[in-house]
Amino acid sequence: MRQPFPPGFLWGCATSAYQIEGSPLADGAGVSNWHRFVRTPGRVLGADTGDVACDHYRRMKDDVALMRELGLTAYRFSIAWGRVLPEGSGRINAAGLGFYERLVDELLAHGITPMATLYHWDLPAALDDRGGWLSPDMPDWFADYAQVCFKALDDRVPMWTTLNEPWVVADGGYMHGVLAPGHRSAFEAAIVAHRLMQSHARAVQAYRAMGRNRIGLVVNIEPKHVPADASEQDRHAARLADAYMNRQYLDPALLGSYPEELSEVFGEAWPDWPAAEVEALKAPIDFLGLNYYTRAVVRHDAKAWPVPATAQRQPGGIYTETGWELHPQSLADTLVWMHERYGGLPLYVTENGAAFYDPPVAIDGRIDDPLRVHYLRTHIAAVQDAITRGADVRGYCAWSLFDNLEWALGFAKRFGLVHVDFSTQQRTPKASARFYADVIASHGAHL
Ligand code: PNW
Repeated sequence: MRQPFPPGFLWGCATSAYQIEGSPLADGAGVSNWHRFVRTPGRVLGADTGDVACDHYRRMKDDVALMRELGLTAYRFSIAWGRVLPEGSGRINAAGLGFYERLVDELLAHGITPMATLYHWDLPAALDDRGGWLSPDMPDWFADYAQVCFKALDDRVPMWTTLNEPWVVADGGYMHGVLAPGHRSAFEAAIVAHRLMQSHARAVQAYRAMGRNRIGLVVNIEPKHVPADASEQDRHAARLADAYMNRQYLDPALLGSYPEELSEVFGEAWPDWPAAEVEALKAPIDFLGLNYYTRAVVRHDAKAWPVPATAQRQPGGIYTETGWELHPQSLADTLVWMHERYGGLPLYVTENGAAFYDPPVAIDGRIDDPLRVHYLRTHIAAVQDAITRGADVRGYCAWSLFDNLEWALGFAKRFGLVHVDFSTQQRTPKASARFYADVIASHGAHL
C-alpha cells in the first residue's frame, strides 16, 4: 500500500530563464554567456537561439493564467543574473529585476508558490570575460547578486535555490564543452566545481543573515548500476561514475568533504584543496532539490573520459528522444538514498520529465502524448513509493511547463506538457498536461 501524498505537497512545473523568456537584451539586460554561445557556429543544433524562445518575457501574465488553469500549486523558475546586474556585479538594473517582481506577484495572486533559482546556467558575459566560474572572485560576485535578489524578493519568495545542477555547469561547460562556455579541460572542471560550491555556501551564509524563508541546492542525480555479470573492473568504474556525477557536489555541501574517488577520476588535474577550505563548503540548507531523468547501467571502458565507464543500452528498455532510459524505480531509490545519506533533509523533485516525439496538433486541437503520460504516471508513483519508504518528499515539479530551448539541442527536443508552436507562439496543453491537472486536482489519487 502506498501512503497518500502529505497535505501541503507542492505540485509544480519547472522552467529556466534562458530556455523560455526570449527578449534577452530587453530593458537594459546584459549579454549572457548563452547569448554568445548560441551565436558561435556549430554549437547549437539548427543554430537555434533563445532570442525569442517561448516569448515568456512578454507573455508572462497569460502564461501564469495557464498555470492556474492546470491547477499548479508551485512554479519553479530561474532569474537571469544579467537582467538584474547587467555587468554581473555592481550596478542594479531595476527594470530587469522588475520582471521577476511582477512574475512573483502574478504567481501569488493566482495562489501559486514561487520557487526561485538564482543560477540556471546563464552567466553575465562580463563575468565570463573576467574568468567566469574559474575566477576566485566568483563566490563574492555570486553572493552579492544573491543578496540583491533576496533583498528585492524574499518578502514574497518562500523557496530559493542557489544553483541548478552544478555538475552540468562544470561537466557541460568546462569538461566536455557541449554547453557554454564550451571549454574542454579536466583542470578547469575541477576548479569550477570548487568555485560553484564556494559560491553556493557563500549565498547560503548570506541568506542565513538576511533571509526569512528557506534555501536549498538542486542537483541532478543519475544512479550508476552495473549489469548482472559485472566484473570487479565494471563495479569500480560505476563507483567512480557515481562519485563524479552524484556525490561530487552533495558531499561537500552537506558533509564537508569530497568523495575520495575524485582524485582517481581527475588524476593530476585534481587540486589538493586545503582541508579547511573544503570543510567551509558545508553550509546548513533547508531542503535538497533532485532533478531526476534516468539511470545508467555502466561497464568499464578505458576509452571513456574522465570516468572510464560507458552506459549500456538495455534490451527491451524504453528510451526517450534524448536517449534516456525510462526507469522510475531509480527515482524512488534515489530519494531514499538522499534521505539516508544526507540526514533526512526535506526533499523536492525539482525536475522530472521526458522528451518524446509528439504528433502534430490534431484538427480538434488535441495533442496525444501517451509516452509522456506514462512517464509522468510511473515517476509520480515512484515519488509516492519513496514517501512510503520514509523519505520526506514535499513536492514535485515536472520538467517542463513548455516545449523550450533544450540548450545545445535547440528546439528539436520537446519536454513540454504544453506544446508551443514556435512560429505563432500558440500554446496547446498536451494530454500529459490534462493528465497532470487531474493528478493535481485529486492530490495524487488519480495516478
Ligand atoms: C536539466 N545529464 O539538464 C536542466 O536543468 C534543464 O535545463 C534541461 O532542459 C533538462 O534537464 C532536460 O535536459 C540536464 O546529462 C542535462 O545527466 C544533462 C543531464 C541532466 C540534466
